[in-house]
Amino acid sequence: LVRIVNEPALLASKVEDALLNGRPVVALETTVMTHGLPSPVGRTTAAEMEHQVRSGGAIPCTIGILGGRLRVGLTPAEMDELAGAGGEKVNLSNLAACIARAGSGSTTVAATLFAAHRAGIQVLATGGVGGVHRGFAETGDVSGDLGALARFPVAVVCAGAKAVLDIPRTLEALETLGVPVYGFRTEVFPAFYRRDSGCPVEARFDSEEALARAVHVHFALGSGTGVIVANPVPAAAEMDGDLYEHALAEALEEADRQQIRGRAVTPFLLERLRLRTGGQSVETNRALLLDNARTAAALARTLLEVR
Ligand code: PSU
Ligand code: MN
Repeated sequence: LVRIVNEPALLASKVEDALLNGRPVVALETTVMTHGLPSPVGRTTAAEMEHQVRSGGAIPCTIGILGGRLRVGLTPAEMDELAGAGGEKVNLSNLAACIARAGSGSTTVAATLFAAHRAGIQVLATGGVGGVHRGFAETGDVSGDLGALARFPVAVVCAGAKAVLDIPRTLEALETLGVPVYGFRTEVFPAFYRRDSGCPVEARFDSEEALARAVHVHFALGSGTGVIVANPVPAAAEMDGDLYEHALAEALEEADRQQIRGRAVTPFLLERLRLRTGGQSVETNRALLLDNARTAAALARTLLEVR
């Protein structure tokens, strides 16, 4: 366990106590709160995710940057502050710059993975991980989440990759990097708003125990990479297939027309989807985030029993 109490990172004592006492901890990212969901749904969903983790018997650790400090374990007041700050979206390429200028910002899965690993946290919950973007051939846009998954041994519970990505190429990249993709009660990789992307996962596990054992074995081998735990959106909250196809196609066309690039792509597309689906995309997003938080808590607990 690495204690990162010194500048520029701060580990909340509540989280440190939990880790030192061998209690299950789940890391939560903050970009989804500030950039992935509209206000105030982002902030309320972040609180609901923490609640789900607690109900599942684990300790939530929401991570973000405030006042030039990487905070591993934000308090509710700090989460309010971050949600109100309209801060930067921070991955591993702009993390140091944000801290150096005493800024505030939300961590993506990449930066959250890094912070979680430094603190000794093995499980992270999010909505969808980043990956290879459509149009990669022209833009070269690949999320820093993939590089981070290749470097930090943390299990990321997600409902697949972000809906706006090139899913087959994202899975190819994960395989290249040696990041296992485990399906929790599914043999197909989910497509965020939908349960089935049409692409297979590496291995399927149907119980929390079997899943935890497989994650444990991966970590015990020590290859050093993270693991994707693909947990499909609950069936009742899945988006209608036609609505999904049409809304997504329109959003992608509009992004292309407006030449949206880089870190701005995902927030732009998510906002277009919200408008086009009459808010259904936000409801589905919220439902899958809560379910991932629940599943991550179960995994964090079960992982401690396996070892
Ligand atoms: N999934 C969502 N909404 C989001 C994200 C994922 O539904 O806002 C965020 C996550 O924080 C993820 C990040 O790590 O987008 C990846 O962004 P990029 O593709 O720019 O690396
Ligand atoms: Mn990108």
